[in-house]
Amino acid sequence: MEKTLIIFKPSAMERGFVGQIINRFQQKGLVICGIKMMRLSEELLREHYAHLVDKSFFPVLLKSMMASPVIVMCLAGKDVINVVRLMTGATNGRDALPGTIRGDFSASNQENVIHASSSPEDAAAEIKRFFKDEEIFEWTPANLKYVYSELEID
Ligand code: IDP
Ligand code: MG
Repeated sequence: MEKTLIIFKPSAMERGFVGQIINRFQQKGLVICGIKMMRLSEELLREHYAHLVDKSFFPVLLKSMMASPVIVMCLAGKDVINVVRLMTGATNGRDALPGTIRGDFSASNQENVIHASSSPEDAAAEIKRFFKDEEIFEWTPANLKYVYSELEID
């Protein structure tokens, strides 16, 4: 199954929303295949946010992402990259629709509680960036046949 990378940003860690957000993903039927806590280094963040390093807000973003430890998580599911982006909502929490994670937990265009991979190429690179191969678990929960029809499971 497809995989994606989530980061519980310091805004989720400090405000105590990790459990509620994980609950949403599990309720959707997504499978946790890797999870750990870490501190993000400036070097790793410059790679992860390479598309933003020239933006005027980048130093503030860097400081914000290093303000506390974060939790990184790999989720698996059918079309999971798109499903998780839809559940995450727009970048700016003030534009994100109610019912989305950012719509319900964020009021900021920076302090928006989670990162979620935005394309198959990004997801593959990000999972490699944050996890060693042996930290990713390939497993199939017994109830997956009640999450998807047999025609939907590869
Ligand atoms: P995404 O997280 O929705 O994929 P990106 O454009 O990839 O959005 O930006 C990565 C992160 O950089 C955002 O989640 C947010 O924390 C921060 N960011 C993006 N645009 C702005 C901005 O205009 N001001 C402050 N922070 C921003
Ligand atoms: Mg992005």
